Amino acid sequence: MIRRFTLGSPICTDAVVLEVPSEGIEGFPFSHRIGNGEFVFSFDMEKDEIVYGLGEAIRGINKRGWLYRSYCSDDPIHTESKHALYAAHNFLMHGKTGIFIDFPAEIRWDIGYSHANETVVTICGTDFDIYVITQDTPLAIVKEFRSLIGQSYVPPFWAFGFQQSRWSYHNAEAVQNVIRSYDEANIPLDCVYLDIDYMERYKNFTVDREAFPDFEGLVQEAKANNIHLIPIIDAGVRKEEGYSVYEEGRDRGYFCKLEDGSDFEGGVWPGIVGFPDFLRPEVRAWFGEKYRFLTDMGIDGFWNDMNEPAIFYSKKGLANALTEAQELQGVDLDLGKFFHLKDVFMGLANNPADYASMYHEIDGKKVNHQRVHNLYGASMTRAAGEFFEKEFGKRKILMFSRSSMIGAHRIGGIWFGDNHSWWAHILQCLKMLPSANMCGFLYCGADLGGFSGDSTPDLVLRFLALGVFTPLMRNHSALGTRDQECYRFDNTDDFRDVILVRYRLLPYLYSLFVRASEENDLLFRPLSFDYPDDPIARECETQLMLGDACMIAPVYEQNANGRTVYLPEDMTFVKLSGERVVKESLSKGLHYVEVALNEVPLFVKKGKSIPLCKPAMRTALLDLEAVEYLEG
Ligand code: MIG
Repeated sequence: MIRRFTLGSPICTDAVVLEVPSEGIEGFPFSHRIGNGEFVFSFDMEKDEIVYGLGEAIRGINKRGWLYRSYCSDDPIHTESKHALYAAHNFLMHGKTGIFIDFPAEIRWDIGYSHANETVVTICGTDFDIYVITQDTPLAIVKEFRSLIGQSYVPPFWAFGFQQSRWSYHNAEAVQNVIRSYDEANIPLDCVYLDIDYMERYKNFTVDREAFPDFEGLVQEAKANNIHLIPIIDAGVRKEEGYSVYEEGRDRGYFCKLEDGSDFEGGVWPGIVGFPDFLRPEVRAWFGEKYRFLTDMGIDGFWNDMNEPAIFYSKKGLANALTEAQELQGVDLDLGKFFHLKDVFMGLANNPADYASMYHEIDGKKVNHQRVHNLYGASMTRAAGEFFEKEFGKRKILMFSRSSMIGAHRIGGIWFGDNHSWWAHILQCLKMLPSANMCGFLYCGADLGGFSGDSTPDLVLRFLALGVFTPLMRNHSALGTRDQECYRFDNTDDFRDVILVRYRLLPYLYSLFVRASEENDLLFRPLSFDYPDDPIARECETQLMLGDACMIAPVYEQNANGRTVYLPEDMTFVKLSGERVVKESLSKGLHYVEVALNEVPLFVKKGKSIPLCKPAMRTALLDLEAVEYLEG
């Protein structure tokens, strides 16, 4: 059962696809109060009750014991002490109750942080819808919630192939070299990414013709080899006279504004940019149409970045900071003044004052950015997605975004942003998968091998062994870090063994994915969904159920030859490596299982079986009919 409660006049987010009549706020079943322009509600939790939800967020599958913040943030250091990542996925559930807050500004979630058995939710505004779902099981709550928000995006089949990225493959030769190196190493590959350096001065919808003189030729050559090139698009549009995208945006008044009606100007990679007001349908149509520049050249996949939006500095913020610095010129700085000055400069990026100085236009009215902050990235996704669907139909174009809000799950996927080459981030990715699925984001994954920092071959391999199961399977790393393509290390064979497993599993994974989208189901479930009465399964956050036949349990520690795994029932332990399959029957309970670096561990339930095809170097070359069955 779904009930809808409304306060004020909510800004339309298009997150929901079902019409649910509103009951106003009077009957809202949680204790609540309004004050200081905020709405605060709370509920008690049983001592051992699990609280699920919040999608892409730090910490555990069970969200208890921390403060979370729905406020899309470009924060590249994903440690436990943070509160917000790039997304705002405002769905939470406990017991028989699911709660979805349809609201585009900040929300704070104190989930047993201040008081162990109490959740306090602060909505920073007084215009919103809250949907309250009642069902008997967590899965039933999720399914009903997902029917409320509509079917999840399904990418083309090739987007399930292995993908290689790096910031940046600077020129055509670098791209060709990646493809050639994978081919020479006999490691399957379907996509190579173009990060910001393919553009001319970081201008969206341009190509740097010095670095990529025959871009069209490069795309076609790759395509003939069944490789898709996937360029990045950033939210900001570089301010440059003579650059048509900028001039059109400016002349038509399509950029976000300051209070006085002039364009808000922020600094990001391209230098000073205008931020398209993606919340306006005509701006979405305009920006979406721009992708044609690349689709006309044969491009059929994109990733949208920097759309929280990330702002390194605003013109005004930088000017103020420089004035402060000038005033301190020649002054004997005490520690206080020194740290203050440092903070002024450190605080330039993603500064709340800048966001608060930005305005959108909604139905002809000026709306402050802070009131709709979390809708920005989702609206950029929508700009692109609406164009792709109109132009090419469904399942043709790969698209995923860094920032997201529920609703965007219908038009694109997400990646989990700038993680680190840390062992802890294997588990962090694992924990986000079921939570993101609950919120409708099925096509997702983390930067395998880790984005920031230097990786090691064993970390990349263990990360990949989880990535074998994530819909987006992409190795990506930051500028200046150690190269981590699969052919960079001595033990190339190990990498081939792991990635071949992905291709063998593709018929299974893709059909599971399509079904999960059609049936509003999860791809990944916490063990507690399936074994609610098993105390060990309930607490397990290092393993996941996958579909109705399997359980996954990646190795996530360095120098480990395996791991301890908990089997909530008798299962068949399978080690997949290249085309080799080693099976062992294991009984319910705790086991230490050995897993070599070139092996992918998988647990298949008794009586279940999954199809495996022969591997191939590309998804397009797979024979999807010739499958053998892996019996549990
Ligand atoms: O400020 O385009 O998350 O994947 O490689 C960094 C460069 C901008 C952030 C993305 C990352 C990408 C990088 N971008």
